[in-house]
Amino acid sequence: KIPVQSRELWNKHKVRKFGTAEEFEEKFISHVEWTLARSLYNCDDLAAYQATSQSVRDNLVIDWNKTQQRQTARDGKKVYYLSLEFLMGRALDNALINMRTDTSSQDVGPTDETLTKGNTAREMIRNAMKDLGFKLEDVLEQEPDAALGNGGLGRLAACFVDSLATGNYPAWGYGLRYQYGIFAQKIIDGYQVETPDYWLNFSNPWEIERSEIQVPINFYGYVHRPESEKTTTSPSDWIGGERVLAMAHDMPIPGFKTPTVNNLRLWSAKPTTEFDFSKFNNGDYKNSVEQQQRAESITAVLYPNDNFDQGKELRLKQQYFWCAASLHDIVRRFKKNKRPWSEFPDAIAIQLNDTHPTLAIVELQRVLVDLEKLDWHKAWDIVTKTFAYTNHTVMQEALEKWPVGLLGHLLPRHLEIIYDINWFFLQSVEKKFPHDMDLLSRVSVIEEGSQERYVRMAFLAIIGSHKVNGVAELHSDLIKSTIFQDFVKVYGANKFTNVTNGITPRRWLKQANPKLAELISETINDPNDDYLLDMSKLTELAKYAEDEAFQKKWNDVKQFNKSRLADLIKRLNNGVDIIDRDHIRNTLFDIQVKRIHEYKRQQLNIFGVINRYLCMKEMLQSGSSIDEVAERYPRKVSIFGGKSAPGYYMAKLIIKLVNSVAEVVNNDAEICDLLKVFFIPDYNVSKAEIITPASDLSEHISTAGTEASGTSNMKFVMNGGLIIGTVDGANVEITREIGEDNIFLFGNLSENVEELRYNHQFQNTSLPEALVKVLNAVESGAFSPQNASEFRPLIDSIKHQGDYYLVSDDFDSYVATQDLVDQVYHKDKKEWLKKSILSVANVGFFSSDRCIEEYAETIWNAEPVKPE
Ligand code: NBX
Repeated sequence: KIPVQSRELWNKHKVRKFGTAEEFEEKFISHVEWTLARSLYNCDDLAAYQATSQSVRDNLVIDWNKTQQRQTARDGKKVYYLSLEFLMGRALDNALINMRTDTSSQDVGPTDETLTKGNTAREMIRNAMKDLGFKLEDVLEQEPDAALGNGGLGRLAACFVDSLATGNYPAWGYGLRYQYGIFAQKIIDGYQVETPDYWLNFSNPWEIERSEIQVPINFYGYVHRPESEKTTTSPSDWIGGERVLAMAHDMPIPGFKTPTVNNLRLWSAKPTTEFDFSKFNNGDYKNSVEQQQRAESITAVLYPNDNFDQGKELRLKQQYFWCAASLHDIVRRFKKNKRPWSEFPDAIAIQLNDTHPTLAIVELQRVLVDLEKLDWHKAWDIVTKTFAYTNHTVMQEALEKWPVGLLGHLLPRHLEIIYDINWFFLQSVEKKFPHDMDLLSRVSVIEEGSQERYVRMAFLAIIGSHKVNGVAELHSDLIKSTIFQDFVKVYGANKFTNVTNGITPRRWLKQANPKLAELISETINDPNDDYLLDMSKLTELAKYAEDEAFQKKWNDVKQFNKSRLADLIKRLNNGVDIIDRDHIRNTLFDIQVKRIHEYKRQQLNIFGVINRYLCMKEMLQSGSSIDEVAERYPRKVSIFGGKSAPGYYMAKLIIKLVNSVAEVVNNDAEICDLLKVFFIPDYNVSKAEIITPASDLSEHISTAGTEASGTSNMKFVMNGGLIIGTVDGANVEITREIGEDNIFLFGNLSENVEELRYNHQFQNTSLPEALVKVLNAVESGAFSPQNASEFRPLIDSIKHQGDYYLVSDDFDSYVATQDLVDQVYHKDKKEWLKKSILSVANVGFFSSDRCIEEYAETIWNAEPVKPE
């Protein structure tokens, strides 16, 4: 503690934010010299990125400290978002956009007064950078993506921390600081090849290493119960066998137009300083050092599966390591206030992003019973009031379950606690539904039956939470009627709720699409971009939906963004331009970018492309002119992108098929560039920021009932792209919000899926004629002349293995809907633009700010802590 008489001195030398271009320049240069030990003579774009980031970070840290002080003083309920993935992407541009430009606060920093009129902090820095000899865009490009996630689930967490800060909620994210994020994808001879993503290569200016915060974490070992304590529900000692340290790294999360800067705390594993002296004395020094180094492997790498549970021991270790460290941190902070334990749930809400952090439930129970000596039931009451669980999938193969043996070996005391939780739960079920043995075995946390017994993490998460939510209406209904049906019976329907996903408009509109953002703010007369905080303001745009002058401006923005993407594609295609720039305005950009998965049905898309190509060729063969072909099949670029899990054979084959089709179609002179296909390698957040604004049409075509929500659908709509999609996930609510005239829906509904699958299995179903032609072409080796059978598994899964994803059932409807898309796009541009404008006008519901408000009100009971 600093003595009171010293405080004056501290205040005299109080750190100040830069507020003007000149102050920024001074900071920048001092970071070049002092932080980077570089100079005027060797400052390249990378150094400029680092010095700029350090400078901006300095401003953020001042607000970060104040935010933490304010939130502690105000003592409102704190929210902790536990997610094993935060797919943040780049931080610098986002920080510049969020940098405050209001005059309302006395804090020093860029304000309306220090900025020239109509200028933002970002513009100020752009100009300063120019004066210093750099181009902001080039400098921004130097930042590697923080790619600590797989897909939608991880990106959702990133949008949520943005909205939590923007909404001034006292909220922290907790995750892992993987040394390697999701792998970088290379395409070699059409195949996906994974290479390591060593994102920390050039150090990370956005993280603050908290070497003073180190939490010891134990694994393995055994349980010791004092003689006097007879049962497993009484306090027990867990004597851990292996110990590692969790060290905190903090990332500041700035809100938009607010001085609130929240914290994202990521843990990394370090060896303890304890040394195995028995080995050392035996002369086995090397081995002893190696043991210590093993610790670091816990946070070495992100598991690259999405929607699939691989069940590896190291993954369970990651989960416990992270849950234990986070809970220890949360409990430590709570204990400082000396409030009674019973008030824990009034002070703290913990949200579980999927079942990955379910062990946090068990760990809190252990802390309360074993360490704090609370009575089991009192402890359990606290636990269940604290936690809430978000489910992101109904697919069996994605639901986590851990072999009892594995869990008990790694975490012996936790397994005991899980058994006891289950025991009390089953007793309560038995009381309510006496003698229903089937029900008991169906809802048991322990899955029996096969040789192995498993712990069902979703069930444990439900039992340990006070609320369970799905991520879109259809999905939230589905979990109640399928995988969690029995729990609705046990707890009643009120425990289950819906919070439809959303995305942050700061990154996905303002940052990704500056031209559209500018047109919007000018059109709705909102020069300070307040619509980014209140998206209902966008409805103003509807007035102009049919205004020709406005439509032209709207279209010009789209064309600009399409050129930007065409440039990227050219660069990724080794400088070869496949997109005819003279016709770009009349070329429909049809995009499907997301993880590659059979349920997301990239195979349906590429079969559709093949069908189009075959039809074009057929027309030419039967004597039609190229103009006639162009009339029927107007210009289109079909763009794919996304990573496959490294071990997912079928997904990798789909990638190869797309690339093989591209090879044939793009080089077929006969079709005169009317159709192009391109697979964008290494799809990630920063590429998404270029791709999303450029779509005319994007594809969200999962088998009905399989995509929990989808969030890229929202991103595309927010950028004025139209959607072709199935009646699945959030497509349903998108349709409701923007109007059914403004979306191209097709295909079977989720309520018919079961019957259709049954028919494939037990009835003789025939394939649609067009699909047969497509499959025959693929089978004949039209796209793999060297190896005609290369794509057999994709064909077999439809023809001979029950077509689980119902490609054949939706094919004709998909093709017909694509025809309709062509019609509107090429024959009625005005109508198309009207749909596009109306979509953006009504997309407001999908701001993640709305999600956070719903979570705060209906699940967390938390309120914002507004800065004065
Ligand atoms: O979560 C995704 C869903 O598939 C999307 O429909 C949804 O919009 C999104 C956000 O709610 N799920 C997802 O991305 N899951 C994973 O990435 C995942 C990763 C590891 C794992 C299981 C799932 N073990």
